Amino acid sequence: MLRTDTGQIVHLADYRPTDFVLERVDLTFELDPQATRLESRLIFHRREGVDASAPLVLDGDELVLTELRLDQNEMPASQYDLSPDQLVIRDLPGSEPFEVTVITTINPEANTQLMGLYRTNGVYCTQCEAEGFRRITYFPDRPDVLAPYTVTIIADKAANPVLLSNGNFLGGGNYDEGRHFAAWFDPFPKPSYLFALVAGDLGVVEDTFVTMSEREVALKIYVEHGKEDRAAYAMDALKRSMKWDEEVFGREYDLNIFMIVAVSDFNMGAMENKGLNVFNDKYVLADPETATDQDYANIEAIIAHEYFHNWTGNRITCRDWFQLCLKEGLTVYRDHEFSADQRSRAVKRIAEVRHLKAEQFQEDGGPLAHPVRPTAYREINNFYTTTVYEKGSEVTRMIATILGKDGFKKGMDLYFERHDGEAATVEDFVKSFEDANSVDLKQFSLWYHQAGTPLVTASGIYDAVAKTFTLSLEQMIPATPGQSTKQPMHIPLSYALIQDNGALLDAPKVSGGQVTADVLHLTEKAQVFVFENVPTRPVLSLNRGFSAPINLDFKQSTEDLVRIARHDTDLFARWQALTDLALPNLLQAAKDAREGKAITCNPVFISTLLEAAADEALEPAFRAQALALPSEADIARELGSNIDPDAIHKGRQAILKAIAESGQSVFENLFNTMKPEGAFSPDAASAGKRALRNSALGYLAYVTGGTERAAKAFADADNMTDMVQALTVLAHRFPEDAATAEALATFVKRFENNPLVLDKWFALQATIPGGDTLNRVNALMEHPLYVATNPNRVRSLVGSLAFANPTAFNRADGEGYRLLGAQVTQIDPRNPQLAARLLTAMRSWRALDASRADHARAALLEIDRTSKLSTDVRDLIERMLK
Ligand code: 0A1
Ligand code: ZN
Repeated sequence: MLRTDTGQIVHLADYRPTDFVLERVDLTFELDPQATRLESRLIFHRREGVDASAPLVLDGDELVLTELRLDQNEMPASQYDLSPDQLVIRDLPGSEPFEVTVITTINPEANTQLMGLYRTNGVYCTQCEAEGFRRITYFPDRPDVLAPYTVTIIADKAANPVLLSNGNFLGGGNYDEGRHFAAWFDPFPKPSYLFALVAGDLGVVEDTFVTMSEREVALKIYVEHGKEDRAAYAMDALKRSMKWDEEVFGREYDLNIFMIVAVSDFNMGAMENKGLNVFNDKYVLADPETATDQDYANIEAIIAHEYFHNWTGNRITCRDWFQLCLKEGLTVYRDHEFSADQRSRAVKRIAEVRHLKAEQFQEDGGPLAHPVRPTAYREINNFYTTTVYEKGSEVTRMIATILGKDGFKKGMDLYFERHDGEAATVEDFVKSFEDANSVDLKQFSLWYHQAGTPLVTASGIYDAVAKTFTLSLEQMIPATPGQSTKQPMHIPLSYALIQDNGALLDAPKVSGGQVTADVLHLTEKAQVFVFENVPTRPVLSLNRGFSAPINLDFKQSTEDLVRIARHDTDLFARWQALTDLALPNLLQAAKDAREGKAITCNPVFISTLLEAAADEALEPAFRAQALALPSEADIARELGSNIDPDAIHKGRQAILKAIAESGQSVFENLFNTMKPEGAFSPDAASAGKRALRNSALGYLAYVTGGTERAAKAFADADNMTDMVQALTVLAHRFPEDAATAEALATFVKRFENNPLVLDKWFALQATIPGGDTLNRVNALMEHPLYVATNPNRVRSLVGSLAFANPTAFNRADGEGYRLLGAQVTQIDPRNPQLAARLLTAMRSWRALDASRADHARAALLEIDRTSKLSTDVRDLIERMLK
């Protein structure tokens, strides 16, 4: 929100219900690009027990009031106090209902924040979560105020043939002066953040879905004209999501229409407005020529996520914004499970954990760390974080692990039964699981309240005489901002004991604490588990499937890790073991690179990795994940302090080269054989083959003929995945080569009219390793195709540089930080959310080496000195500099 004051801190402890209950909302919009008139009629009554003198307080943000009425009579100026961000009305009735009519005039065209009612490519569109509705009208804009809405939209018919809002369509028709209208009614009481309106000239793709109780639901996806063919996959994903939610969670859709609108200017991924989801078009549009396999997977996941919100978020919403994880953590868990069922569960889990560690562990270890359920915020927009979303999902997953599949289902069913139609809290959620299973989750709940990634230290001793294996575990939760001391948590650790012959020891007898199925429950600060009747020294595989989101310090020998990598029945654990084999090599390589020493790599690690890469019994997508070594950011996180990104890059490159040289024949074979047969299909198996083949192409760039092979792969590519991968290999490995310049030129010429593909072109250049890329990025900002007002384009260039290019962004002279700082202060007045998001790229600046940290601090202080910062940027800057 663009308030140039400092923003008040909101505390959970101050929560209290509103004094007035909102019964009904009736909105009439007369759309105009610069002067939209909104007449809002609100029926309220005073809540029982509330003092008769208490005024009605409505929120606003940069609003212009045109008229105000009470029960249809103009309100005397003496009855209310008005400011752009608040309307306070006094002398209201005691207990009987009354009607307040608020008429505001808004300028959608001037709304560059993309919050409230705005325009995108000539289309009217809204975004109201979290506090955007107050930019449309004065309103009790908080999630615990729920009401049914009637919405009438009046607009010029030629320019806006499509008029949409939430709920079911009531009717429409012609109006005066070439205008027409449409009326919508949403019978499900909802908070204002779920309101949506869309109007414009859009194409539509239609289908239907028959629900489990045999009701037919109309499905409509609206896109810009000419893009209809690219909505087919999204429609397919939507129908699969609807079916899955019925089968797995017993949740049926409730309106007679479900609509999705794809827009090209959007601050986030998508928004779950009731019956009318609005999407960043990046997460709707796909065809083989323009979308990568990753794009298809993202579309499937986000379509599902927004659809699942209909129950977890909309039917049951949040009491206040502190409860954000109630809808987001749970809904991410649901979309993760959906994707796991649609694709390969193990590969999906590996991708999730990679993302969790890269983003959430980083956030949790720095100045922006906060609990999954925070207790204070200054700007709610800054709490749509990976902690609330991804760690929130992990907490839900742990509940499922602890209670088992049936226990989890019982708890979810009770939650839906108890809280449907309500605005609930995290406590309500947890209580449903407790009551449905007769368990106490008090200690477990600390996961919601204590920030920081727990560190679990493990060590095991085998006693050959007693035939026992003794496992000592200890947990430590690091201090985080505002939380210096922590309580021990309930950490569910899935485990297996692997014997000499590779077989898993079946149901060993264990003592020392609670053990369920294959899960050890660590609940004390330190705890010792003893396994009996263990015939030979076992290898312990711990935290299988990443059952708890922790860091694990468990010193295992190369031989033990190789045993897990070869034999565990949990594919995730096999991947984890390969990663654990890789890491010490990468860490040592970074150290050696820094000291100018020769870099070596453990041959056992290389041979185990290549064995997995060539193992035809393993699915190709898994093998591709194994070959994607820990990233430079992963290595930096492991190092934790005094980070030199150049040394990390140099060391990692040397390891990649060593693997490529040893495995040349394996990679050549994979490159030649892993081509899916037949016409392009985005299914998981075909995508896995492409991923493995492209991974081989990446390694082959380190041996002779790399440029030619990549250039040929680029020329031969018949889908966007292969094309982008080949182009990335060329640009990242051979940036100065003529073949690269030619391929980049061919690509941009071919796709100059496709914004989403152009985003890829900008992004892959912004991620070319090395300091010179800053010059390239500066030049690209001047490129005629660069659009500084489009969030996707800005993220593809500036965001990719800051988040995904450690060597360029952290250039030793500090120029990368200055570039980002200049962008943040330039974007902030126009779009604070976008500016704030970009700024979080600097959240780990204190972990850098002293010289870089000095440059980073200077860049942050420079932003801090800017006189008119939004609350969003101000809040982040202050937390990062604290
Ligand atoms: N609830 C959405 C995320 C979202 C939040 C804020 C927004 O404002 C710009 C937009 C979207 C989700 O979880 O998908
Ligand atoms: Zn969500």
